Amino acid sequence: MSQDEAVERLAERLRGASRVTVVTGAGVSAASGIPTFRGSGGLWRNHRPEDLATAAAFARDPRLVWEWYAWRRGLVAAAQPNRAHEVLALWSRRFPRFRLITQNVDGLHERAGTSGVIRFHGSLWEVSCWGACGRMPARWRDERTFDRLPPRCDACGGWLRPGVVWFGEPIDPEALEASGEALDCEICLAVGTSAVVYPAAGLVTAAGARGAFTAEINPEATPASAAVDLAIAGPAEDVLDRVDRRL
Ligand code: BV8
Ligand code: ZN
Repeated sequence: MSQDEAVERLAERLRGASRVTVVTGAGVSAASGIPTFRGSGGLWRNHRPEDLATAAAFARDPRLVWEWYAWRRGLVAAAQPNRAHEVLALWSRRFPRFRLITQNVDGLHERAGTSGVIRFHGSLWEVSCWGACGRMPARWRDERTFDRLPPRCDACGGWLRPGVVWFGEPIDPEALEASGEALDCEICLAVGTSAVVYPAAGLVTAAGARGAFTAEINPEATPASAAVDLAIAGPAEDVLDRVDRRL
């Protein structure tokens, strides 16, 4: 099937749909200049993301881990949402029951105007008290450029940690519940994710098991490509734009 035919097949499905759920990964932010995890540029100072995004790494060297998050906050603050984010923001207003579950912590979907984003892995722009002193909310927004790293909790003076879900940590129960509801959909689309990190990697096939038509948009094949009903090989900013023009 040519890419054009695949784009038309997805547009055809979307034209009559109302309950549409999209799951996104780092690939949707690639065109905004944000390095993906596994693509070239994923390594930071020769550290693999999996080695920095853990509580153990933070306990070992909180300054190093914060330098990585501060670098990412700087990159994202200087970046702009791209056409992929824009089309999904349009769709969040087009489809009566649209849900967006993102693994991305960059906040670019929200900046593009998508409301009700389910932040499956948290946010770069939120922090929490490492010591869980209980005198601050569980997680709160803090967009400051910190003058010293690690930043400190105003209540107990302990370290702050990034408000993200690290490897080995559970998904936030609210995000899990909202995602579970979102999987009851007519169409579930995975965009820009390598489908390697769980439980996020199991979402699109779980929607398929509940009867949804499933599709994937990714320039490369992933472990999910053979499991979905339609795999469209191409960059999200281009393919989503072409699908949207046919709606
Ligand atoms: C947990 C936040 C348990 C932090 C992240 C089952 C099997 C095997 C392993 C496990 C399993 N279940 C759990 C595990 C362990 C682990 C895991 O999955 N490990 C992997 C490495 C095998 N999972 C966990 O630890 C999870 N927690 O299981 O807890 C538990 C339960 C109860 C009580 C206690 C504990 C938590 C996982 C969350 C970790 N946090 N992020 C931060 O960002 O700093 S994960 C992080 O990596 C991202 O959020 C994302 O999820 C993942 C990266 O994946 P992608 O976003 O897909 O990006 P990637 O670079 O890999 O791929 C980019 C893709 O885009 C590519 O395919 C490329 O081709 C494509 N692309 C490129 N350009 C474009 C494009 N696509 C479209 N357009 C383009 N232009
Ligand atoms: Zn505290």
